[in-house]
Amino acid sequence: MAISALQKERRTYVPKLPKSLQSFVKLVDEKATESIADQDDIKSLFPHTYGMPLISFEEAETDTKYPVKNVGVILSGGQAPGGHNVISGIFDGLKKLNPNNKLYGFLGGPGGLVDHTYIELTSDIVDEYRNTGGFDIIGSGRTKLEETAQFDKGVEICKKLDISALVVIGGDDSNTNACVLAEYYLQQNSGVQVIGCPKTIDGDLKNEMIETSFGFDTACKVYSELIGNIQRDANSAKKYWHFIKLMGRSASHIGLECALQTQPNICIISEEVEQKQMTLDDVVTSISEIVAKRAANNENFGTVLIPEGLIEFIPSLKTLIAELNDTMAEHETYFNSLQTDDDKFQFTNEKLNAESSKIFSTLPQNIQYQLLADRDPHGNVQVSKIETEKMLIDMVTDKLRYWKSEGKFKGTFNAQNHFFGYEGRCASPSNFDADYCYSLGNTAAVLISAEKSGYMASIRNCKDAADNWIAGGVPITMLMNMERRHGKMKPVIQKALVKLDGKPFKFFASRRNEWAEKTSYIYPGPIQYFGPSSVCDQPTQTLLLEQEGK
Ligand code: FBP
Repeated sequence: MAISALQKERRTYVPKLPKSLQSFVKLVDEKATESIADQDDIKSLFPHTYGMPLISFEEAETDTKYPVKNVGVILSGGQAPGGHNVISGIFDGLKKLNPNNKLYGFLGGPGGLVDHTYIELTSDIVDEYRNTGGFDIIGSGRTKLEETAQFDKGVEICKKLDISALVVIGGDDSNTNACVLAEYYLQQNSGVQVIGCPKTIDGDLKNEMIETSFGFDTACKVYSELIGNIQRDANSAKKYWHFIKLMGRSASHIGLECALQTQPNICIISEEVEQKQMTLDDVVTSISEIVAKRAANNENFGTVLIPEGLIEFIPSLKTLIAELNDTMAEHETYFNSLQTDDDKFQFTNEKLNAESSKIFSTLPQNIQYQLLADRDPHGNVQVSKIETEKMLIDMVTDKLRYWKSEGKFKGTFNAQNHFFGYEGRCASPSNFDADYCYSLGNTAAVLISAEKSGYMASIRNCKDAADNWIAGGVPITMLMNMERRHGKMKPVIQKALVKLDGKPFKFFASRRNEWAEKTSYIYPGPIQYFGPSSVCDQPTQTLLLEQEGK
């Protein structure tokens, strides 16, 4: 297979590990844990995996002999840079613990476990994928593991392959399912452990013990490079406003991080829009005011970063989407039998309450239809398919036209739209993600050898050099609370949204007025894989600010 010169060199990169994982490991039990909320409910739903202690790893003097273990690995959900290094980390970690250990990869996501499609991951295969982006080594998928029939099919294949542990590499929903699976297997005494790994470019799977999800670092660096390039173009030609939607289904972590890296004129933070109860018109007005202000300084150009999930955080649109979800679920068969988008619009619009119907009717037609498109397997609107950036351009154009007629706007407004998402999800992992993921994989292997189940691999103290990182395990139940999903209360890992009282947002908020009026762009350039550590190994600004002083 032909590979690029960079890929060739990058294959030889040896990811850095925390000290505790460099030789022999000792597991230290820390304090017992509780779920972040709804303790009684979570405890009764997870009697075998609730309340387990946090685990940290320390260096040990002597080696322990571990029995042979075969392990299965699953990549779940959207791609995130570094997934291949988690797998190579598990592989190397298992071989180090016992050279006879085997690693199997289930194909195409969780569905592979149920359908019994798998390959054995040998060193020849793993070596080809070290330090590369993508999930193509075994593929990924969004099948939800939630039925006991699926779990039983999983045990069947595990017995056949003599697999005694599964590693689920996924986001909040997949790790929730991993915990349900761990609980079920313990309850059934099936002899299959389950360990989770925190993956998602969205950055919304984190808490005190999980400092970041893997892939966030690389994806944000890729988007920031592109935003920087666009800003330089804007500042050179001085004639376009660029509206850039950034992936990250719900939370605005990606938008915020890219703003910290590039200093755009505007970055909308969905969580703030919701907290301030802003309407769509408020958002449009706030953008238009900045455009008008810059125009008054003869700067008819700029950049606007828009989080992918914005539409679900504008309170009135959130209500509208919830009503649409209910109507589409309640009348699923009839709704799906409707032939045209217009029929679907007419049908759902009649079922909405008066306020939602009014809002729905005023949205541009393409947005109406996009809001009626298929939901993902977790019941979420596929926000990556909703063209919020184009909608905002249309609405800002209208407002400025009106203001011009009133003499309130004297400039010109020409806009370009962009959406950055898939561009960053399979990028070659940054050194941070390459090291972090390889460490997560090694950590998962150690947790497995110590017979743990229902834990998520955790690497902390990531602001420091990798040597000082703290590896260990976090009981997944610790991250859970009860939430309404599809009309029922369910135990789920709480999504970590942008904290408006957190240091990254506060830093941004203290600078944004200056960035809006002046042109203070930063041009980060491409990810560097070779060169000074100050350039190559830096974590995200979000992580540095969050961990400041810790
Ligand atoms: P995960 O939560 O599975 O990591 O996926 C995140 C994500 O990249 C979102 O940012 C985006 O909205 C979604 O996946 C897109 O999904 P798809 O790949 O199915 O188009």
